[in-house]
Amino acid sequence: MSKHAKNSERNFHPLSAPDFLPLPRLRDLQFQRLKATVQRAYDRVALFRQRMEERDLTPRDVQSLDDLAKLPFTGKNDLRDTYPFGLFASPMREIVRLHASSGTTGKPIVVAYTQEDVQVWTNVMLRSLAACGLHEGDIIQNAYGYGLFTGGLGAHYGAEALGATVIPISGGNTPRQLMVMKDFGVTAICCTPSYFLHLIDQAPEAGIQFKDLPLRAGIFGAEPWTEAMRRRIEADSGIKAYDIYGLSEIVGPGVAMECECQAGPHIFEDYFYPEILHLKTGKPCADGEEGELVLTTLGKQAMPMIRYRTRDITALASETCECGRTLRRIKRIGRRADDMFIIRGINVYPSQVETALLKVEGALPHYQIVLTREEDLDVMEVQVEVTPEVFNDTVGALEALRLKLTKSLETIVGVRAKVRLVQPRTIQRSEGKAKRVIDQRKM
Ligand code: DLL
Repeated sequence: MSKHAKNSERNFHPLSAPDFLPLPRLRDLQFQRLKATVQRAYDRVALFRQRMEERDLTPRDVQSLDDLAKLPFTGKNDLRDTYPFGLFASPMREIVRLHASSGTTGKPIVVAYTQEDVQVWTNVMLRSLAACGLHEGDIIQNAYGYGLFTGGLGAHYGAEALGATVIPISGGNTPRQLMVMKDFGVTAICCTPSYFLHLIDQAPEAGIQFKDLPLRAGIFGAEPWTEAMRRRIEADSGIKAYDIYGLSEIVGPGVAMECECQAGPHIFEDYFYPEILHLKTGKPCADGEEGELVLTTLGKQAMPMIRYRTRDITALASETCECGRTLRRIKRIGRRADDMFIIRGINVYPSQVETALLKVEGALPHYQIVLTREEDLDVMEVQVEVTPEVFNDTVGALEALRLKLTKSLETIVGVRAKVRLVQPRTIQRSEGKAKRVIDQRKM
């Protein structure tokens, strides 16, 4: 069988059955779980009860899935304001795990799991890995960070439950990652897309040709990335790159995952109920229309989340996927409402910059955006690495490339940026989430 044999040529994992539930059964299951979740939060989480009372609502007002729209939202600030354990719905003796996500404003956000929550998480991660064609016998290098970050342990439990062999290497130590990948016959890797690019970059030095390795799949997430980036990764490494989405507040990785059709992540809707709300009006978006993803957990015990505002911008796709899953898909999350920066009045997202850069041959997918202010005017400088061939080319050729990039940015982003071409490997690499924007205007 080729290294990219289709899942359909194998049996699906039995635990993936909920991916294919007929819609009426799925909706009924969601409704039953929603009622139980709302009741649990109402009985056990003071903040939620208070917000329900302010609206004259009780759990009995949830008579259908549509009634979800009446319920109050939860936001990141609620987690901060009740730090560390204020939103827990289980006593500590029932909580078997805590994780935390580092916020930009000091204190982290703490999330909790009961034994049952860990099982649900394991289940959705197993289904995530199965969805992209992994199975027993696969050797999975898990380069997501182990620790308070949910990536490492989340993927770990799912991979083990699948029956695959998991290598808990965690992030960092690139030479060792490459050695293990080759020597252990790794068939799939879990890490951020930016870190995988770094591995591709470093492979020649380690005497490794990705295309000669049995590696066939990458489970990439935890940060925004673009279709252009996917194409680069696949072309440069010969693997298939799949998008996995999740956030600590909801569970960690495994909220949504792409199947082999690579047509956007399927949400594991039997446990996470999605709404997409218009960014300005807050009204529900039509299918395909972009807005903020709002998620409700269906079944979380330790920390039920009702209508959590993710700040992630996406659209829902309800049409059936070729894989046969009835789970709706989200469009790749290219941007977060709070990643946006404004430059001379124009809203810009880093993913637009990425798309513009990768359209131009000679530019590498390593870039950083530096924002400064000169004489009261915002200046956006885009530093981008170029291939060694280009870098050693004539001054004229470099200048031509710089102009092409400037033009591409102007067309796609709508801003005239200063483009600075830099040598390969000069932009700082991250072992986890890449830092794309350095805003020096606030200092
Ligand atoms: O990043 C969980 C995770 C680990 C997901 C490993 C996937 C793989 P947090 O650290 O809480 O959790 O960050 C969550 O990261 O709200 C998104 O803004 C962003 N994010 C996560 N996955 C994707 C993705 C983990 N596939 C925040 N595409 C989320 C775009 C993503 N953004």
